[in-house]
Amino acid sequence: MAINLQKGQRQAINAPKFTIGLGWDVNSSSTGASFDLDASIFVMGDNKKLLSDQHFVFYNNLVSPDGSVEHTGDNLTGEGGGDDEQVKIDLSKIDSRVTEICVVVTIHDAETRRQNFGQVRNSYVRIFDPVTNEVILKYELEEDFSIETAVEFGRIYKRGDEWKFEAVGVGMKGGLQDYLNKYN
Ligand SMILES: [Ca+2]
Ligand SMILES: [Ca+2]
Repeated sequence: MAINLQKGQRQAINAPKFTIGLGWDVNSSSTGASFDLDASIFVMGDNKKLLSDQHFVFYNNLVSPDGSVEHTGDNLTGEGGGDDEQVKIDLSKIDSRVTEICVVVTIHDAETRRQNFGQVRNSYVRIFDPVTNEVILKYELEEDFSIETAVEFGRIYKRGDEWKFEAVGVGMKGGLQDYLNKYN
């Protein structure tokens, strides 16, 4: 049975292979412009820095060098229920230096289009078994954002031999470049 997490809660992931599903709904009519949210993954070592530039996995770099993290592609509208973007993880392939995988969602061109997470509804992150489709955990973000244009939905981190997920749900006014500055 799926475990529904609240902000700040943590849960072990006892599966080497899983998929991260991210969903959201947006109201493009409120701004007039199209509204594109993007999931990005930062694959990091102990020092909380990217192992390399190629360990920043996003719509223009879909696979990490070790093949353990694979973004399945850019969704441009967020229309419909279910996952809007997905990232496949295979921990059996992951570089042994990796201790953290950070999952961030940003709004493409937010500043120009004057968009923010206050206009985003029904956002969640879930982790499921891609073979059985069994949901291992799910975190539905509280709708308490206003001016934020980037949100860390969650992180997957290693403690000893165990990998855990933490429901982070922390937003900021910024974009991918701000995360790159922080994690590079
Ligand atoms: Ca997108
Ligand atoms: Ca959607």
